[in-house]
Amino acid sequence: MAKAAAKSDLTERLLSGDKRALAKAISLIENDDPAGWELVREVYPKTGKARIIGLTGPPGVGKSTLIGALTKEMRAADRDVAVLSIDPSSAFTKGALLGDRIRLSEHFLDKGVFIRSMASRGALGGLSEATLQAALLMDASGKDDVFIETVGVGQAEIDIVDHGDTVVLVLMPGSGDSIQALKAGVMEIPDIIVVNKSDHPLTDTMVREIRGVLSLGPRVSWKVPILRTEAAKGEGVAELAEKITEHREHIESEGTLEERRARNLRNEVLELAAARMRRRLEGTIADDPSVSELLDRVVRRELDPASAATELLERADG
Ligand SMILES: Nc1nc2c(ncn2[C@@H]2O[C@H](COP(=O)(O)OP(=O)(O)OP(=O)(O)O)[C@@H](O)[C@H]2O)c(=O)[nH]1
Ligand SMILES: [Mg+2]
Repeated sequence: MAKAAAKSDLTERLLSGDKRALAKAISLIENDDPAGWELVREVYPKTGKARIIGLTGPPGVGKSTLIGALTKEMRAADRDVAVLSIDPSSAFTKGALLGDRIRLSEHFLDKGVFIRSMASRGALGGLSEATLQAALLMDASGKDDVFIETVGVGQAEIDIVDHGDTVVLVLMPGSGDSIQALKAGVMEIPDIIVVNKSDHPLTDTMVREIRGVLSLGPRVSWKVPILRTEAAKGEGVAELAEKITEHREHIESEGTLEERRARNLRNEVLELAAARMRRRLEGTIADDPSVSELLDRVVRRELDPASAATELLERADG
């Protein structure tokens, strides 16, 4: 009874936009506490209003600085902002978080801004699920814009930003690996590309290269803009904020926002189910000595992997 009351109190406070309640709720998710999942279940019908904006790109290109500058723009337009930084490289977590604290420091005392970092460990279904749950909580707490920052040039981080309504790829002169990843199709084409640190002499070359890669892609109704910014000075940031709004309006009017969200949510359900299934299978392996025996038979080449998988699934079902 007392516990139920405490829970609904947290829900109420979260829905009313209380920052501490939001922080507490995200910690529950991060610690894989069932109360966190329960909370998301309760507030889910109230979500879907915020703009979810993913920013991704190689380390050190200026993503956090850019988000800090964008936050300033959004606050000037009287929008409430949440920032979620995902840090998959836990080894560097401390330094990166400290850096972000400095870069976003001017917003820490602002009631309309909520900033949170998340490390990659724990959480059912892994980081990308925890990220989505946290974004849902931010959305439910009444934020107008939710920025999700992920580091990288590869696949995993794109999975995360996939949850975004608008995906911004941030590069800087010299981010050649990302161009290669785009060219090779390893990385999905983002909605907006930013070349930050545009005071660098190689900026024009970089923009040309990106344009070249984009021209190879299919022609679609949204032409991916390539913007130049100098986040540290706030230059080009207003234009970026404008493009984000434009993109949002575009996908809303084309109906692709609904499509995109439907696709993301379907994937989400499948990923969660798959993660739970995997846990269950691993549990079977741990609990049932005959399953380890089954795996040993594969190692001894008495049983092929596919047949063993069939048997394993049968046992987990039974
Ligand atoms: N010269 C220059 N430096 C910048 C600019 N924007 C950011 N920086 C600097 O680049 C460094 C990295 O900036 P961050 O915003 O932390 O970059 P990040 O992409 O968030 O970095 P990670 O999260 O560690 O991947 C900082 O020292 C910034 O001050 C810019 O436009 N020009
Ligand atoms: Mg950062």
